[in-house]
Amino acid sequence: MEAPVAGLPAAERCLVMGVINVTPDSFSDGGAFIDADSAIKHGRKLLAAGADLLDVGGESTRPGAQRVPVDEEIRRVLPVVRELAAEGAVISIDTMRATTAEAALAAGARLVNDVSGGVADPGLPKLVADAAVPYVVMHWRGHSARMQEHAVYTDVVREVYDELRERLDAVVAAGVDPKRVILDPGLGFAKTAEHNWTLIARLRELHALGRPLLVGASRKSFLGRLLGEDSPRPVSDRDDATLAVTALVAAAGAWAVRVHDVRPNADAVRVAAAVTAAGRPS
Ligand code: PMM
Repeated sequence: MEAPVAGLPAAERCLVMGVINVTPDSFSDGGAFIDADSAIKHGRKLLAAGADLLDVGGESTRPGAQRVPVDEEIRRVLPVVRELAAEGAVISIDTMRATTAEAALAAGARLVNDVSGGVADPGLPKLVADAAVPYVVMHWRGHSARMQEHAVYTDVVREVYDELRERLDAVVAAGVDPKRVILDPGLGFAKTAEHNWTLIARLRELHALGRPLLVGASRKSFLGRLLGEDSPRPVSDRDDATLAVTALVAAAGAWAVRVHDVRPNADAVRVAAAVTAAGRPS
């Protein structure tokens, strides 16, 4: 079992992080929860479905996406974070910006999910260090507008490992407590479908980094490409495939999965935990 993350409840199984994208353009659910009320209602549904954490984001990171002004990002996420945190949810703020993270933490968010791993805004690791909150550091090679140009690897697992190690060292040098860091291979971020499959297949190798691992495969285009015939399977029909990835990575010891459709994934992580427990020598 992974070491628990300082500042978050421990669990005997892989945790389920439910996604709330308060954006007009996320690939998976863009536009569905752009107003605060529908995003809050959606968050309540995800909690009722068994989400352990909710990840609230106001900026799409889909390949090719353009940046959103910081004021707009804060305007989108703040009421959602405030309300759901007040109702007792453990809220993660999905942002690359210190200003947005600061506002979200003040509104009750309990962890920061930085897809850039501290690269996009050097002020963010410092803010996280001062706030002493858990920090998701994802593998990233550049902003969404051009990230697929960086999807070039000789050995993707080795290079993601080394680059995550560098980022871990950098955020710790900025003052972040290493016990609060969660690492994420960043499926789909500067990765081809083949890179994503290899990272899933060899996820266990990343445990040598010594930190809990978060995996975000939900509804991503490599699933659509696998299942499509002439064209990729649409986003709306990728949840069963997401579930299969969840079962595999949970069995491989992932600390948490980041998913849109919480209920079946909450079941899958329990199945994986039961199988793992049954396989341990008594
Ligand atoms: N993927 C997306 C957004 N945020 N955060 C982490 N830590 N890991 C991910 O894989 C990740 C993320 C993109 O997916 P979305 O548009 O469905 O939110």
